[in-house]
Amino acid sequence: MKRLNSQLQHDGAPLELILLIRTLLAGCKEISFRVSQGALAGVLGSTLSENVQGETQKKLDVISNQILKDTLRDSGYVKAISSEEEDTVVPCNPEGNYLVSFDPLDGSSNTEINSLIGTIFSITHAPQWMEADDPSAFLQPGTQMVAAGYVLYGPSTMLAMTTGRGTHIYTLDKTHGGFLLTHPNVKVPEETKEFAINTSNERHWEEPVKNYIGDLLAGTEGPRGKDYNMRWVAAMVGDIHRVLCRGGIFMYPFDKRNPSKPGKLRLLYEANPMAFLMEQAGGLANTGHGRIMEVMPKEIHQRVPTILGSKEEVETCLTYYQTDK
Ligand code: AFP
Repeated sequence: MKRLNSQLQHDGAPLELILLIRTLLAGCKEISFRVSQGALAGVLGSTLSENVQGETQKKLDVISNQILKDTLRDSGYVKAISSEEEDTVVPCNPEGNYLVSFDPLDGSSNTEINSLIGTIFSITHAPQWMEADDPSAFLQPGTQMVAAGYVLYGPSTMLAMTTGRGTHIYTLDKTHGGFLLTHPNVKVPEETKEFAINTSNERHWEEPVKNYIGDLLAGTEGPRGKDYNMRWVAAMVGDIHRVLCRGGIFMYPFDKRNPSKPGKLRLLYEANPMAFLMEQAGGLANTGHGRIMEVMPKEIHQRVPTILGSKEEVETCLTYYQTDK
């Protein structure tokens, strides 16, 4: 089976980017080990602190963030990082050529129940003009990403990654510590009968979403003429992995509860990297009002509504926004 290095070379990734990705993944392998130790290593449960977004941090959020921060800072390739768990950007090497954004442990509430969690990341070039501690350098649309992916800590530790030449999925071979290419060039089926949305939020949704999900729930008797199934992992990384593997639509839409938070998911750490993976696998990624990867970020922790998945299903969903039917 092909190794990660050869696939990255085959896809034309520059050497420095390959070295950076390998460094980042070394950190993820350490997270994978810590996660697998669970209660034995005393890493489960919450800390007494909150992140900048007011969310209680799990011990594994803090540990994973520290591992990635230390690994990337020491690498020399990175000018600055932005993390879901950091208040502002973390300056690294002023001469570094890349910026890295990450959610160190997506779905961390799943740690308590030994369910799916993962690390999500994206990489862009560092603009030459920027100072290493300047957050504005991160305010680039997703179209500027040179690589993005996630590492899923599940029954197997898996990596999904793109450098803009298709989406490839690798499995960590723990016997020698390398990621092996197990699912080359994945293609998301264009049609689906599976959706993922937290329906407990229905009363807070806008009309297009209520109407669309209503039609899916109506099944064979409704306008869609087929029965749909629903799945919800409560970790975007798990839901998106399922969609990449067998199709589906994943939504975390705009929510009327708090207009200052248009959706729950973060643009830089969650929506953009997943959008890049999805588009490279033939799927779509939209806010309901435009392509996610074209959203111009205004601040590093910005949230955005997300609709990702099978091409035809996402297109159908978007017609509800156009006509507000
Ligand atoms: P946590 O990392 O705080 O567990 O949040 C995970 C997440 O941001 C995303 O991965 C999930 O899709 C979403 O939240 C789940 O949110 P619900 O609380 O609505 O299930």
